[in-house]
Amino acid sequence: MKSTPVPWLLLAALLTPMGSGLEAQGQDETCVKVRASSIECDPAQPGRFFVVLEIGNSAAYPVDRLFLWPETPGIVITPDELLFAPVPPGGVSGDLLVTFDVPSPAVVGSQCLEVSIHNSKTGECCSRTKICPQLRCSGQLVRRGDSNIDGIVNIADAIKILNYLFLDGLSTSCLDVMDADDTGALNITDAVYLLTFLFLGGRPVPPPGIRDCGLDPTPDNLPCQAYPPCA
Ligand SMILES: [Ca+2]
Ligand SMILES: [Ca+2]
Repeated sequence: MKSTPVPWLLLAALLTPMGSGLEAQGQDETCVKVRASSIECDPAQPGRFFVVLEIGNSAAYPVDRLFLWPETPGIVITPDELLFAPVPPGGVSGDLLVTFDVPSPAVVGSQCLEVSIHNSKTGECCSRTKICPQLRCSGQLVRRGDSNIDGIVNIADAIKILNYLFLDGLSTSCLDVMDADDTGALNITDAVYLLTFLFLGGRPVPPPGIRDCGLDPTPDNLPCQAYPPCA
């Protein structure tokens, strides 16, 4: 039987790359370079971060508008649309301040957002640029209650608190972990709170708790220079 050339044409068509031309339309991934020049916690509101963005315009046209979309549901970026002084091709913007509100300490960390830049007058735009700032407070990861900094919480930690409070000459690299009841102050109630939790079924130790390494989500004046078990 004589074969027809049609299957070969179909095969050739299937093997021909098709994606690049379509993806290029309006999806220039190099049109903007974004970096977070600073990230700070809001000491009055856990879960709120102030992020200063800076953009480099690699597009062939001036841009003056930025859109931001968080990848993680529940994260709110304010504003998610910024208008700013036009940045010419090759130029760099000034500082662009946005606020991130994360719904719980569990999502604190690297959070990605998609960025697009626009020329609000001509409508030219490009997108698909992504940035993943590290949303962390400046501070140590700790286990609350681990007062003697050995990585586990037990009666020795309550004793450490009492020794710190009532005996001279004891030092620590992390006062914050002694604040077992998270009042922001150290006193005998921290030892009592810890003992009650450990032996009498008392209320749990506040976040980050005794097992998981995490940041103290409530601001206070208890320093923590180092906490090696979570380093
Ligand atoms: Ca301990
Ligand atoms: Ca306390």
